[in-house]
Amino acid sequence: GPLGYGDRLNCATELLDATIDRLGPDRPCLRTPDGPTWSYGELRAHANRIAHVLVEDLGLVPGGRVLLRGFNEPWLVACWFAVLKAGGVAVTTMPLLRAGELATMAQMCAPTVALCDARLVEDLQKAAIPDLRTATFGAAGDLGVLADGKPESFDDVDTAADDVALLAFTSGTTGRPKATMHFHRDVLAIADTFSAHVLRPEPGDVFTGSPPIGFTFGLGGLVVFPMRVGASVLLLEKATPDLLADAIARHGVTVVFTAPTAYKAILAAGAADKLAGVRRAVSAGEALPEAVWRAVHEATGLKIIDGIGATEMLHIFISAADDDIRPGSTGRAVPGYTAAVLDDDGQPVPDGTPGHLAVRGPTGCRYLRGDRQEVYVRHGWNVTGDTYVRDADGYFHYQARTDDMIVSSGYNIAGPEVEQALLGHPEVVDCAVVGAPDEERGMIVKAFVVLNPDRTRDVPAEELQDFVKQAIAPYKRPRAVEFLDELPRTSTGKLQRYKLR
Ligand code: 3UK
Repeated sequence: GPLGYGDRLNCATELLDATIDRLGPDRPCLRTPDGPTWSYGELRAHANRIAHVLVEDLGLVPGGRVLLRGFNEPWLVACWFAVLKAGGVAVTTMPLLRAGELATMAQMCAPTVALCDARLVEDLQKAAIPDLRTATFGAAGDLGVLADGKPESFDDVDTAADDVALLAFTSGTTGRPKATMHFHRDVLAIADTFSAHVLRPEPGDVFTGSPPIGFTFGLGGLVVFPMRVGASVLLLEKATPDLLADAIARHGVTVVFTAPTAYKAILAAGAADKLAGVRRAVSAGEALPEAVWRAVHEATGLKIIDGIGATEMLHIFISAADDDIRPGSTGRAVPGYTAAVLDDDGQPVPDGTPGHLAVRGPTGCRYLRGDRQEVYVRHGWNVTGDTYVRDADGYFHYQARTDDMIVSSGYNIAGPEVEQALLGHPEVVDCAVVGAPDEERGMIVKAFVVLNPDRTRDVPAEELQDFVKQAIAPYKRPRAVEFLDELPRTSTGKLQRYKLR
């Protein structure tokens, strides 16, 4: 293919063994804030022993599905590599999921084995997944004992480049999760497109971030991208914005992956100076408001890399590097991908006109089953469900999730544009704009606003409405304003608009 991969390919061999062949086994690989550092050689030895356990004790056969459940910490990464080395399919899940959600996922993908953090095993047991063989890792787990007696080398299974390597579940803000399939070559493709061309990490970089490894944003940013180049990773089990900022400052972090809400919170806490040593900061999951980009840039000189990705696409496909960044725009198609804005019939709309974001490239949407593939893959494109505008320079500007466009008195209004305007107000820390039903106008623009808790004066709703009217067309101003202490979000940092509606 265009990225130069052969027909046979095991992504674990490429990320771990090939990196060791190039740079040696002694480079630092994984660490936690207080634990020991594992070198690349140590990670490989752990992964190889676990691969033996999977095959010899847990009955894993190539193509078998292994449910992985844990916090972001080195054992979870070792287990992920072990599954792929043994030719299994890694079913990554989020640590906060409960028994009911795990049971639903298991029904969809029928795992035969689970590797689970001992602290999280209770909900897995409650899920009562039929014929599942479970080993637990961590201090109280049995996996360490099983692995201790195994050799530290393992012959990685010779998988095809397009054998399924992982099943990732969408973190949709509504509805049941959908399982997406990704091949061994896809795992390398995200490193060789977004990471190689936009992020451009070096072996000396220290990565950290907040997304769970069970979310493909985190899997790419905290496992695949650093290991493709031999960099090291600081894994945080808990990564609230204040813990994240502290860890960045304390451990010499140079590459950060997190969501816009964390950058907002770090700014609101006056902690932006903790980002001073960072070379690359990636933002994804939601649109990055221009005001947040500018405030971080002013405080630190750092240019946040916004990028839109999706579970269906595995990782980021529109973004921009360094001098190509235009604040307020997501960027251009990542080299290797093509992107367009289409009308309802799949025809490109003229530049400057809003339409459906469509993308194609080395990765793409393959739902596991019964998940309405035809809604995402249309006219030969992956249609992400986002409304975007492309400008004459090929830069893509986010408008809203297509379902979130607000139609008020015949005007089409994108909530995020109003949010951007509100965030320009010095006392607004966070906000969400949705459509609220209205007899006269069909819908009205309604803003939910979180004010700076340390403000020294009252900020009435009228002041915010006037402020928006000065910044954008007056018909877009919020006709209703409600103040909240915080906004409802998913564990991946996405706003839950349906809760506000
Ligand atoms: C939205 C963005 C504006 C957009 C993801 C990076 O978020 C990820 O995957 P999900 O499946 O959600 C996909 C949807 O999220 N979105 C993501 N990034 C941006 N909107 N600007 C952005 N920068 O609606 C998209 O369709 O949870 C992000 C890497 C891997 C991922 N899985």
